[in-house]
Amino acid sequence: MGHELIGRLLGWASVQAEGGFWMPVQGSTGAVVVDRIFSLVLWVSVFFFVLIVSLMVFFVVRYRRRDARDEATPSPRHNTLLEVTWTAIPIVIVIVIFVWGFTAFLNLNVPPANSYEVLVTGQKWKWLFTYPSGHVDEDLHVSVNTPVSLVMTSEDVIHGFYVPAFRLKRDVVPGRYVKLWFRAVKPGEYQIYCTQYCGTGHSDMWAKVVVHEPGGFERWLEEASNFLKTMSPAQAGERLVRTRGCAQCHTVNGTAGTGPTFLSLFGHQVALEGGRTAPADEDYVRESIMEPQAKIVAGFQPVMPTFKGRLTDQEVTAIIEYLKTLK
Ligand code: HEC
Ligand SMILES: [Cu+2]
Repeated sequence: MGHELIGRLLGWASVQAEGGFWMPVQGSTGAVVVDRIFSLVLWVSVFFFVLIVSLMVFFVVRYRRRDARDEATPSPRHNTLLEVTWTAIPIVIVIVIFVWGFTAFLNLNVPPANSYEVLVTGQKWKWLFTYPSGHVDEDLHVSVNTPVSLVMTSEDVIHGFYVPAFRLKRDVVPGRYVKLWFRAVKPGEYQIYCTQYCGTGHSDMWAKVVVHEPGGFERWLEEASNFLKTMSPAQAGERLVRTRGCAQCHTVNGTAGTGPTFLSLFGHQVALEGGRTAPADEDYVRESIMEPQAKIVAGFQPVMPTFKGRLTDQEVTAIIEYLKTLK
């Protein structure tokens, strides 16, 4: 018990299945390595802090100026043994930290050849995960004990992909791909955050990693990939609006967000920037999704990203059918 507690405080207990006071759960193999290096750096710093500050305080008191001693005490100018020691020991320590840290960093960046690849896209203000089947989801689903590599990019601004339980963090930039990988060790759900201030909805930009039992992931993917076939178009449209990030900017309750509300949009006249109006029919909605800058709604900023090439015709039709139900 005492042993385990000390191990936990030092961060050395091999897997903190439940997470400790200082650290979140270690949900991946990489988390264990990162925590060990972190504790090494931490405890080396604590050791030297205590050593140096105690010596300093001691010397300040011991050699303070006193009435009886108003001239500097003669002291040696050199002590070769001491100087070599306090140079050599820190050098060895920083070399150990560098080699260990750098190897771990390289391992984190080079996915194993047999890893399962998921495409991660940051978009204001939602993470999107694209699976090899073409299915796009709002959460990252994976199998336990399977190496998963993430090919990550951004649709608009800089976002920061962060899974504390996996000690995994990387910024994504538009026009560029970065890779990370992990192997989850325990089924369950883990939080994903965005760590770059990317605009109004930044603090809502979170998602989950869902780690499935063996076999569960394949069943989930099969079912999730078929929703266009198994749901009615309006239901599928509702799901798309939620999972593709439209809901981050568009409400369905009548209040305007970053974008206009979807409530009672379909079939009405929309006032556009520049004083014109346009009827909100199927073509208008389609154009708004594929070429958002073509017609700007009066009173709003032209900040909607294009979904051209990212939503299929069938998906756009489903969204249109859903908007028709919002009266
Ligand atoms: C980053 C915020 C953002 C996201 C994400 C977003 N939109 Fe928009 N959208 C806007 C803004 C702002 C406008 C108004 C300005 C304009 O017309 O471009 C708008 C306008 C629209 C319009 C026209 C609305 C009207 O009242 O005439 C439609 C339809 C629309 N968006 C659909 C969607 C759909 C469907 C999605 C998801 C696939 C989506 N938007 C994602 C911000 C967003
Ligand atoms: Cu973000």
